[in-house]
Amino acid sequence: PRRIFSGIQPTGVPHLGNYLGALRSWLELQQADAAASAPEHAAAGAAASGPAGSTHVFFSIVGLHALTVPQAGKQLRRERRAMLRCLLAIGIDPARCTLFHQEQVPEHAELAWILNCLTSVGKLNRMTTWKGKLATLRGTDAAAGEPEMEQMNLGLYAYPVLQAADILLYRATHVPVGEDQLQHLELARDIAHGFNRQYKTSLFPAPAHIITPTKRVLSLRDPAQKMSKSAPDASSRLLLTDSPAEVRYKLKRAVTDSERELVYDPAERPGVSNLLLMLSSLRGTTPEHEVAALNAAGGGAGRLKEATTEAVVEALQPIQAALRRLDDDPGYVDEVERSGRERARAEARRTMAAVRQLVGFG
Ligand code: AQP
Repeated sequence: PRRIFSGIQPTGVPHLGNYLGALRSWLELQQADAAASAPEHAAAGAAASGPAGSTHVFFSIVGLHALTVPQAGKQLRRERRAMLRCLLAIGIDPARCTLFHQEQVPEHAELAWILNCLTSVGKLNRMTTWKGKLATLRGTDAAAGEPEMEQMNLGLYAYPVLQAADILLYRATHVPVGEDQLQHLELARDIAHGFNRQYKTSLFPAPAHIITPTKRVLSLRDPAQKMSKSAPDASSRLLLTDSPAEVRYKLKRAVTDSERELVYDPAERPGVSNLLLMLSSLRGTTPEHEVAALNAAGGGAGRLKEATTEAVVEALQPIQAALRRLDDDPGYVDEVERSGRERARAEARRTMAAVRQLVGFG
């Protein structure tokens, strides 16, 4: 049976990049028969992998990862809860998946330590994501030179190993990720293989990626960077909670170009292509289809921005309505947290019992 794991950091309201690059595919994945993860099974202690042919889906809000950049405790507490509400509002259904907060399952940190001890510094040096993140935080260009490693915290450096632990703890066979995370999944496979070899076991399956159709949504202000929750300029991203006026304002200011004819060419015209990608992803069409329609209507970035605004506002409307309904039902959100924690812990304990045995702690 397939076991799917994916996570998102509680570092702010999800943006359109998170939504199109990851969260929308979560919705499709949970449609797979996930009966095995229904709460009553967990309560009976039988949530392992379900009947043959079923899929067990784990979605995690990964608080430990959020600590890799400076966080105020009060704010993080708010963001964790806000992220859970956003996931519920987009349609993640806790009856169809195990939805939980990573840091409420201490086995993540324990397995990460064991995997740290099997991972070379050389491998982590080859990961490019922390370089980009350091550059984003400092507002410098990632390509401008190696950021100084000296000042980087060890957590940011090693977070790909924690990610591997997140995946392996649930013995995931499939991981939906954006293109920016492929390198980390490769590392997770490497680590799984290394562990299995060292301890002469087949405990960890090699996780395969499920690549999402919308690969990379770019910053509205600097199309050389991806859209990111932590970029200093708030107008670089469209949030799931943005009002129609905010969406219109941000898209009006989006960096494009002044050529009349629209062309989908991510290398030469990244700003225009980014909007075309968003527009077509939201409408379920292709960028080429949207280009043809817009050019037939006279072309130009202004027209493209108008169409994109309309599509974004329309997509956000039901999500924001669901968020308002959740505001009225905090007890439901509490219950989702509680049951997710229990179900995830039951799975994590099972894996860790095997790991402890193998490494000699059993
Ligand atoms: N711009 C993007 N385009 C497509 N997919 C994206 N993802 C993130 N940004 C884009 C995908 O969203 C999922 C969750 O990401 P995350 O919150 O765990 O961390 P991240 O990748 O570091 O995302 P952010 O928005 O840039 O957050 P911060 O700024 O806090 O680091 C992942 O599957 C990711 O691929």
